[in-house]
Amino acid sequence: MTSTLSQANLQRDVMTLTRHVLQSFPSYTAEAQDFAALMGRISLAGKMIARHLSKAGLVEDALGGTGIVNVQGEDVKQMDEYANLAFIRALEHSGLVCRLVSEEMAESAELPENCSLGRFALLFDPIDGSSNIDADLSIGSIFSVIRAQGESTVDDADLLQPGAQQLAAGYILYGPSTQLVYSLGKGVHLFTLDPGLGEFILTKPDIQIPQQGKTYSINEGNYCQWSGAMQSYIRWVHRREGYTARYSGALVADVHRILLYGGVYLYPGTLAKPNGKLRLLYEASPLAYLVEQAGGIATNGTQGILTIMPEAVHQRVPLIIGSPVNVQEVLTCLQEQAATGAAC
Ligand code: FDP
Repeated sequence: MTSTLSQANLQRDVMTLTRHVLQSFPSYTAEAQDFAALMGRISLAGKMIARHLSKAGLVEDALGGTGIVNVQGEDVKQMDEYANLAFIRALEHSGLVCRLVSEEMAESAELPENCSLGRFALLFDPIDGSSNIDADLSIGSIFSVIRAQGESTVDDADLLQPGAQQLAAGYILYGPSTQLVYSLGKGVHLFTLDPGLGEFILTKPDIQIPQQGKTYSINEGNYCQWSGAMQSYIRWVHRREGYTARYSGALVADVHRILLYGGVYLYPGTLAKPNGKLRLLYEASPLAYLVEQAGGIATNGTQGILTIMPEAVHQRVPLIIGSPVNVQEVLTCLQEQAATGAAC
């Protein structure tokens, strides 16, 4: 007789990503099938990237740089290039996505065969946390799905939509296991890749971010480059008991920790780069969508990330994201300093 534990495992193993997406719609509509197919393609890219990463060091083209500098002025790693292509190849004949915007491409890529009106556009960061790759540390891919509204596929104006208009968002975390976190605006759900099955299996449904946590996550090496208000917030954190610093150098990994344990992640502007480092459309916005779905807050310090009207596809934005109590502490400190000039 099959044990109760085996039965529970069998039950768990059939809750695949595709089934979960289909079940989140009231019936088996064309929209439900489109989203299930789209998530299937995105997860395929994730599996290809995870497989390639698992052989890093053994194959020639996983570690090290390409010698190319991308549109962001950053060195392109071999894995950046591989992952970017993995997304393109996984999506190009899907019939679902007609535009692709990525950190690695100066211009959006058009997939004309898919471009009937109302098709999706995918905005993505193929490898987030590139500096971690060669040290075999956690990295991620981030994605955002919007509806391409215009008929023109030449200009990107119709892709400049506030994050609140995202249809879906998520990330894939390549850590000790490969995990995919996504939302279609109906809660935030975590799947773990079962390498034997080759499927992402639901392991944490309906994630709620803790109201508050003890982690603050920021690159303190930039301290002297921040505004006085941001410096005063960090000094306030240092004086408080209970806060602990965690910073991995990969946004996905740091925000994932905060989504599960609570706390706050910050990448503020600096004197030289007032808009910080992170990109609005394919880093801050999708993560803001997930964190807010889970009950958290994401802001640039003065405005909610999801309400910002983008002006360019590669624009950067300061990011403060996490548990409501922790983010509110940052905002209170920034506001007090702005109003009175006094440190918090
Ligand atoms: P990276 O450039 O290595 O891809 O996306 C930007 C990002 O990584 C984030 O993942 C990461 O949190 C941040 O930059 C790290 O930047 P710093 O080295 O300036 O802290």
